[in-house]
Amino acid sequence: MSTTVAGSHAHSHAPSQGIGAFLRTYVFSLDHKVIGIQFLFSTLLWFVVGGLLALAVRWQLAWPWSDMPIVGRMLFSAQGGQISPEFYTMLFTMHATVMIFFVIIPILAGAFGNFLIPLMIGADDMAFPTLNMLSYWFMWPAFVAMTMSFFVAGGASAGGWTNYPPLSTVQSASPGSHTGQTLWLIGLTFVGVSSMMGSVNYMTTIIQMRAPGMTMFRLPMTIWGMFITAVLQAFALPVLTAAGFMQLCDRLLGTGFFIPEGLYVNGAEAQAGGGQPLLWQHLFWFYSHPAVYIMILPAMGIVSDILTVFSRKPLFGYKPMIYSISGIAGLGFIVWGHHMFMSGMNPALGMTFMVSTMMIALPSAIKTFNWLGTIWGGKITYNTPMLFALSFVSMFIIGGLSGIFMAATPVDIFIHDTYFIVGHIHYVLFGGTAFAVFGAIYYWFPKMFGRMMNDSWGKAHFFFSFIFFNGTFFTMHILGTGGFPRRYADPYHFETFKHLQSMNQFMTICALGMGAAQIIFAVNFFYSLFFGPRCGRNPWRANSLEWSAPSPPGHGNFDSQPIVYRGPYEYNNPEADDDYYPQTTPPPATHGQSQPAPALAH
Ligand code: HEM
Ligand SMILES: [Cu+2]
Repeated sequence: MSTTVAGSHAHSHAPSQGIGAFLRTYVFSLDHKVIGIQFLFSTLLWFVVGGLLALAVRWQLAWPWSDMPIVGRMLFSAQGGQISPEFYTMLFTMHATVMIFFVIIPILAGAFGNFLIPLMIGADDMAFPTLNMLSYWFMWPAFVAMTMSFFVAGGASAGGWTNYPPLSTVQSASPGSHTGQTLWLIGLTFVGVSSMMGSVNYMTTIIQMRAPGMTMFRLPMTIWGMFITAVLQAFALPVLTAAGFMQLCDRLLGTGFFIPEGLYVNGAEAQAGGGQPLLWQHLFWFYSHPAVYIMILPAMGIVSDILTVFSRKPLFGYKPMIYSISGIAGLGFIVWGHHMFMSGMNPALGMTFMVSTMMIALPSAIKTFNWLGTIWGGKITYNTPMLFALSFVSMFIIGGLSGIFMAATPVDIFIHDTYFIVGHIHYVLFGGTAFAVFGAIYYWFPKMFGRMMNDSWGKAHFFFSFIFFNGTFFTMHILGTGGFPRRYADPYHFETFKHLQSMNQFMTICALGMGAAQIIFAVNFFYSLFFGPRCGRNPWRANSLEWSAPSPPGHGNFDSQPIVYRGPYEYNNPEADDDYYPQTTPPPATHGQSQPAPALAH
């Protein structure tokens, strides 16, 4: 696709530029801003794909085995326009896979991490620009592998996003465990390599490239979130990548890491033996529990920044915020067993996982308390980024509280693998992270593209998303406590769940409404890209460094080397003439005099 664009565009350039220059500027660019925007567009595109997959899941749960309007005839004409049970398992597997690995993780680290880290620390680019470019292009083999998997015999992976063996490894166990599963593993390996390249780069950049005066404790929370996330990724990802590789060996080379001896599935004996299915669960969750924080810590940083700007107050408890993110990250490595309470583990071990999981509530509560402290008594502007940030806080509280229920082993025995879990995931990941991402898009769009997005349409997008989100997902807790299972194509097959169908229909209607609300966002986004009012450098009157650069910043970001005099949260500081005090404004005592050299980063 890129070549056609390049081809048609090349005419308008001077001959000295040509296709090569176009490719270097917009396609294989080394500029962190271009790479960030490439990640943004790719992930938003996958957001649409993941969303459509989810709507198909919801269609089946509301009106099982009924013809899907319009698309049903195109996709499943063989079954007369209906979803088959096999296709249903693929739908939810691929929905989660796409949303987690192609949307949430790369939009936070890839899009916002890339765009913001150099700008917010006062650097002209990342420490390793080529590595940075590669981290984007390593996503493409993954994109291609996952897309292809839908079209191979047996279809895409169908073992759930967690892909537990033997379901995922023994080919007779599920239709998607043929080539589809192999492609899934290959895709995941590429995503892993891409993220590792990113995380090394982020850590090095944040440690090495800060502007003079930008000490670690003057970094905005967004950067702290990205930094701790990069550390988490560096420690956790190799485990998943290795585990994925081992599963690939089980499938292709006949090893038996995850397959026990003498296992028969659907009348066929599994090829190799001597392995342990539980080993996969340990390795997978050793990555994937920290990964849930990879999916929320940057969002927590982003929200902290948006809340301060639109409350015109300093962040309440800056250092406790940093310690609590670090605490969450540290604890995140010792709690993975809470996903395995039902695997028959020793109750003493279960108890330690239960207690350590509950301890995560402490730093989480500190953060929530500090956000409330930040907006308390502030001069709040309720614009679109702020509304999304405020809803992040409230939705995260609901998702955190449901987490504590599940952390209690005796409770989890009843709600494990029910819709309660699905409710929890979506409160933290959609109401939490995805809402923060929307806030971030509205907030940094002016810096990325030099134009403002429309606030009234933004609010419409927010209100419809918020209402329909809660309509869709709060209900899941009620279903879950009623025992309604997740990952079943037709739960109404069981008499006890029949009465829950009308509730599911209500949820599906809300989900369709939520999908429709995103059209408002898409129109606003693309319209503003070309016709939004132009903005100056600092439309929100914010303190952090990116706002002192032009909108959009040119190559190299800043007009001159920025020098940092204070932290990013000095709002309504009596020393400043205005209600904000940019990090680069020299203190008044030194006006006109020769300035003392600022403390160098330590
Ligand atoms: C106070 C904080 C939290 C606690 C105590 C907590 C606890 C738990 C527990 C015990 C489970 C396993 C439930 C089961 O399968 O039976 C779980 C599942 C899950 N949590 Fe959390 N959680 C918390 C925060 C988060 C956050 C912040 C995220 C993501 C941003 C998250 C994402 C998930 C996901 C994706 C699953 C389901 C995985 C699956 O089985 O597919 N959680 N959580
Ligand atoms: Cu977990």
